[in-house]
Amino acid sequence: MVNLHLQAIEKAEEMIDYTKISRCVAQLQEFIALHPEANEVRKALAVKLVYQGYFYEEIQTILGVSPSSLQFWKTSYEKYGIYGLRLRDKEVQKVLIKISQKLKSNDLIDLLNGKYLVLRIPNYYPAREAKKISQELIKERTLERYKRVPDVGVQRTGITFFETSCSLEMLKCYYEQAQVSIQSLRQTCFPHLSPLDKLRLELQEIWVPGAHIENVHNQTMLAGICRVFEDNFELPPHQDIFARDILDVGIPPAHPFDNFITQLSANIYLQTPKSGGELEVWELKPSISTGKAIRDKRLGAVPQRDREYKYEGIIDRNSLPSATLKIKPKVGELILFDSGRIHSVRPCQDGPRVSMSMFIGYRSRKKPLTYWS
Ligand SMILES: O=C(O)CCC(=O)C(=O)O
Ligand SMILES: [Fe+2]
Repeated sequence: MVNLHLQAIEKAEEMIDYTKISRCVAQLQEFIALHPEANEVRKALAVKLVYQGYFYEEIQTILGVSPSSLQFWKTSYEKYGIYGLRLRDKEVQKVLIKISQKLKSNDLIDLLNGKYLVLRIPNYYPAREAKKISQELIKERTLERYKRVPDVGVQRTGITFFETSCSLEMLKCYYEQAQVSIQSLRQTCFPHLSPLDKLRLELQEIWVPGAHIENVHNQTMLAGICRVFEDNFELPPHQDIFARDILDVGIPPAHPFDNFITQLSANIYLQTPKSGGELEVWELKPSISTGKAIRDKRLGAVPQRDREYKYEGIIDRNSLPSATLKIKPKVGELILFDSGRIHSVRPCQDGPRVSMSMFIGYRSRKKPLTYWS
């Protein structure tokens, strides 16, 4: 009797769900028919396919959209209905940015799953100390432009893994200098706690399996840099993808590389310019091969010497829609975002803009987070 009753409830629930799903499918279908704007149609079509029971992998194959974008659009649709697929300005900021008082694993998981685009933690590091240490950091002797991007006015303290594809000699220098560079930044911040050390410690504490420095060649990698942005230089649209950097290096990993599900960029801002210096983030996350295809299509015919930037990973702004988010970082703020999403920094005036930065790799909830630069 009880069983029959339960079955009847389940049946009724199934029917309610079914009605809801078909209503959603019909609404999305109508939206697609009425709105020729290609990007919005793609989102609506993708969410419609989720409701129709297609696997994320299948939708990825059909529409070429990443599972994290799918998850993100679905959440946005569930929260705001059709309007969620057409978010603009203020609403975009509300849904796509999470502001938190401290670093928490739940927020990190939501960010890693693409529930929002950016996690902001204001006052992560005290502004007074931030200003003091940035005064010291801008005197660092090792500051120089990225070897692979010499035409962009962004300087960093230590050689980063991204630059090691230039030569085997660079890779050797990278590993030789990694620990010296970590300790030297710590020393420059002394007697204050280095913002990077604070972040490393907190990641270890909030992530149950722990967090440690990434290891590809059985040698300690660099974990954390300081960046100084020169005035009037944009850091043009790009993606940071560790698997691509490993391929570029040419020395295979010492053990089979367990790739990340998501790679985050973590930045702590220590000094901000009077104007400009906004961080732009697109929800677009092309795969390594799609990213290359987009660039080749645009620049394939342009000889290397005539290109605006030497680094081939730069994405032409003119081939992109306007950025989904534009954020003006505050002194002491920690900002995290998926570095596989296209992002850029607008030129600044009356800087310099000073930050500390590292990447964070996520493999699964059961595995440690790793970090490197
Ligand atoms: O400085 C920023 O706001 C972001 C720089 C960047 O490209 C990154 O951290 O991956
Ligand atoms: Fe970046």
